[in-house]
Amino acid sequence: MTDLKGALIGCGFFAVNQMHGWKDVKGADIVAICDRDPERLKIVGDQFGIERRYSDAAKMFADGGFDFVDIATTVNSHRALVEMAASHTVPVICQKPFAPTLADAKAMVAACSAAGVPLMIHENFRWQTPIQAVRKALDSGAIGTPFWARFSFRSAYDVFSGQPYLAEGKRFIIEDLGIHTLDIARFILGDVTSLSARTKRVNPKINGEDVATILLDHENGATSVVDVSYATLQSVEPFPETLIELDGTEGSIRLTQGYELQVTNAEGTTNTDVAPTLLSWASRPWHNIQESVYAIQQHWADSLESGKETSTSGADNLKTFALVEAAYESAATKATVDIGKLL
Ligand code: NAD
Ligand code: 89V
Repeated sequence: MTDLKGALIGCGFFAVNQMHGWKDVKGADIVAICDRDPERLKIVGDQFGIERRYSDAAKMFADGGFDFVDIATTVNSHRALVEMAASHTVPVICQKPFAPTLADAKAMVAACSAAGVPLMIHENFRWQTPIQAVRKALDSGAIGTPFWARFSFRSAYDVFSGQPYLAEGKRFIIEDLGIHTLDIARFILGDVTSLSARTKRVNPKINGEDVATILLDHENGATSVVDVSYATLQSVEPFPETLIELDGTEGSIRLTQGYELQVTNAEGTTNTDVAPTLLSWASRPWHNIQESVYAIQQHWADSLESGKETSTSGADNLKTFALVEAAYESAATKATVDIGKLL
């Protein structure tokens, strides 16, 4: 098969992982990059040997010569860039969080649908090896029908040094990190009908909330708790592991710190090491996230080639993004929010 040609917009902190990922992906290559910051453009262009460099996305689209675009900018630019891709009928990947508001996200899905171009949100956490292992164990039937789960990410890791903008916004942990955890909850237990949430800001140096506890009702009748914190100092720092407790009618699954999967049922308990692979360009503790970047990008290349919808398409990710909006609404009003009303 001929390699798909891609263009990447936004050469910042996280895009370096995406560029490494594209080098490993079979069937796709990055041929052009864009950043309005000349320093970032030079650093990434030189590191990955990309000749075609742009400071203006509109100019890059006008020149064309690529089959898809990968948007790795921060949230406020997502809508304009996705709509620009749609207007040039270029298939598009957009980093999470989808958009500043659900209304923007819906408009982006509508624009891509009207143009007939695939839109995938780079929601990579469900592609992590340990998360895929939990889903596989559940699908095997080993614990019967799931009725309860906890999806937990509690850390004191300094995310602000690499991503200083995270300290600035009025919204923080639900929009940036909880969005991944909520997506994992959907991936494991299916869509959500209603939720309620409570938030706190513990770190006085940031503007947004750094702790959130969210109670979810799933369509299949299961209940889950998503709890996230960047204010939790522990003896061994778990960043960036999502820990899972999942109870079913015939047994239970536990994904514990250190990437161990424990499946218990009437036959006993099996323990499996589900640690992510340390890719050649990856570094601990980020390797879990880095491997999932490669995995979701390979999924994009395969899906574009076969014409199949991606796992985290724009339409699918609206259902995750609605949970983010609902969590902020519930935390503000203390009411339970009906998700169907938002979609
Ligand atoms: P960053 O600020 O380091 O990089 C963003 C880059 O985009 C900057 O270099 C900026 O100059 C450029 N840019 C912004 N608007 C532009 C425009 N209109 N045209 C051209 N260039 C533009 O941010 P980051 O930390 O790399 O985060 C980028 C995105 O990745 C965010 O949405 C963030 O939430 C997401 N992210 C995802 C993960 C994950 O695991 N999926 C991890 C970290 C960050
Ligand atoms: O994945 C993310 O969006 C990152 C991090 C894991 C550090 O919160 O911002």
